[in-house]
Amino acid sequence: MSYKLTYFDVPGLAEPIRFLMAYLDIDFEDNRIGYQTWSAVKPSMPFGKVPILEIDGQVLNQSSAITRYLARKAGLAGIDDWESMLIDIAVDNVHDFRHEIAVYVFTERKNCDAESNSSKIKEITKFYMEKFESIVTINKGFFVNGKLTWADLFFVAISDTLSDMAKIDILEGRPNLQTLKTQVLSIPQIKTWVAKRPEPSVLF
Ligand SMILES: N[C@@H](CCC(=O)N[C@@H](CS)C(=O)NCC(=O)O)C(=O)O
Repeated sequence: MSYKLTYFDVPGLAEPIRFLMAYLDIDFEDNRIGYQTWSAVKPSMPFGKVPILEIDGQVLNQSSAITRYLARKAGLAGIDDWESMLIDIAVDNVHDFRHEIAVYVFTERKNCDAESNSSKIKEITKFYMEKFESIVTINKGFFVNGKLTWADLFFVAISDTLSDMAKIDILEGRPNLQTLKTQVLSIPQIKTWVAKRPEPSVLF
């Protein structure tokens, strides 16, 4: 089968998909669009957004649906409906955090002085990251049920982008999340991917 992933030249919402494809040893074309060409490419996307994944020419959008599909193939999507739901909840909580940071960064930050900027970002980060740290502590180092699921891969894959957007290290002072990150990054396929992936463009 042929796999072609299209996104910008940054980790962002594509990186969880890249992590899952690496985990599954799927050889994929990593098509990275420059921001200068985006306006020309956008109309050809199903909903005007990326990432999209083409599998044998079938164009798929919505990063969570794509990542979940790959996670099912990897056996990382839960052993039953209940566990799958817990994983989805964990992922959506991280998405809410990402969304709040993104809304702030792309709309409000430019109107703020540096001090109120950092206090707002710190407030959002503290709210979510304290909860994530506590969830991972209770769940023996993982987001759900004391074992590796795609929620863990998703969080680690997107954490660098969140830190870049927030302009602070979101993992600072969160030892269990740091350990989770180290653990995910030491999975051999993920380690190989991270070692060979291109240096991203600077976005924020
Ligand atoms: N719910 C979609 C959101 C996709 C999305 O917002 N993509 C952004 C990049 S992270 C995008 O394409 N922005 C460019 C634009 O809207 O023109 C998903 O998870 O795939």
